[in-house]
Amino acid sequence: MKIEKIDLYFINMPLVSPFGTSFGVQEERDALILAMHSEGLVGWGECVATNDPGYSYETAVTAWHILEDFLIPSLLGKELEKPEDIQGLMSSVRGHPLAKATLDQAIWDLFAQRDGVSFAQKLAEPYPEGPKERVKVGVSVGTQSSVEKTIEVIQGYVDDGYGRIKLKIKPGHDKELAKAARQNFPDLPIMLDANSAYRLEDAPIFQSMDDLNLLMIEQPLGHEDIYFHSWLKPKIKTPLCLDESIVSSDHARYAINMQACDIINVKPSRVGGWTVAREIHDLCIQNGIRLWVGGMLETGVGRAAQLALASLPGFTLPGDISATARYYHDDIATAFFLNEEDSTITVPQGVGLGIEVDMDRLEAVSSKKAMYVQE
Ligand code: OSB
Ligand code: MG
Repeated sequence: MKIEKIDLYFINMPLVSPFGTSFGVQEERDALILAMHSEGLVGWGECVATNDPGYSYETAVTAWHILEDFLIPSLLGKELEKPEDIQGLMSSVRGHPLAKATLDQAIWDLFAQRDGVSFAQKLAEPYPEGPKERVKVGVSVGTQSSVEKTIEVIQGYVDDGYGRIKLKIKPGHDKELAKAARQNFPDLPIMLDANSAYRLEDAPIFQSMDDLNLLMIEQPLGHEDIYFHSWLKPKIKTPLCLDESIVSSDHARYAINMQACDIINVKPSRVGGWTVAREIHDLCIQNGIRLWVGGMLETGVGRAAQLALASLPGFTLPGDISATARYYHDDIATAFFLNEEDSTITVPQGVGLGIEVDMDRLEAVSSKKAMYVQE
């Protein structure tokens, strides 16, 4: 397929409720939406880089710059035989995985459409069992003003039908919170996400939570660290999951070889797209590392592609892929709903991403728009 034309939108959408983490509180979300044109088809991508460089060094503004000035010019007019080919064409840019993943998502969508299959089916081609039809999901609960308030928020999501809860923690807001959550919800799968807020010296805090039967603790130590996670892991009983530290398949290899984790949260955006996410999936299956798909408060455009990834056989733990209502009142694409009886979301079955982008809504939330064609 030849990449003929690309449209880029800079969007901003208010979140249903503020999302607090160890690095700040987010009330609205900047993002980029990309439309890639080829053979009369349109492939969609979402760039999850946002307002500030808290989780990743990339922001929506840096991603726009890298896309406009480097990645898009190196792709326009190029002929690709398969979606994987885009990785080589983007290799002259170091880093910036969130910018790269935007294009990677769009090219996978285009090839799936060309072949008349869903994004999930296209991605699952190497696996005889094919993609799952529904994927297990949970909800990520941001930091709240008090423990009581957190318990209330958890209760709300449990009432909605969510079967797995993730709590954001930070120093001073950890043990007491986890204990209260466990007391109030004795049988609920509960996990914690520290977003890199601790140091190895804090091991006793995690040891004190050993008896809470937590599903896992996600990224307790530095965002670039793998080494000290390998020291922390044998000191604690709770399974250790890495998020921020795994930015490529090589990093997954480092973590596996150093025995730094039991579980990896795979965000396709963080690793530069779906091709690399699938490589990490295969590597982890071979090495007994459990997997789930993480989230970045995606709109429906990104969520459809998250669901497709989560449909691969190795993703056995519930993902951070919640229903649209948990994020946005009025999304730019088809809404997703929770199947309450088993805390799953149905993977779109239509061709490509299997969603409808609401162009009026997209224009309405865009502050900037650009169109790129080969000169
Ligand atoms: O660390 O997993 C994270 C959201 C933004 C940035 C980082 C993270 C998150 C979440 C939300 O936990 C997951 C979701 O999209 O529901
Ligand atoms: Mg995380």
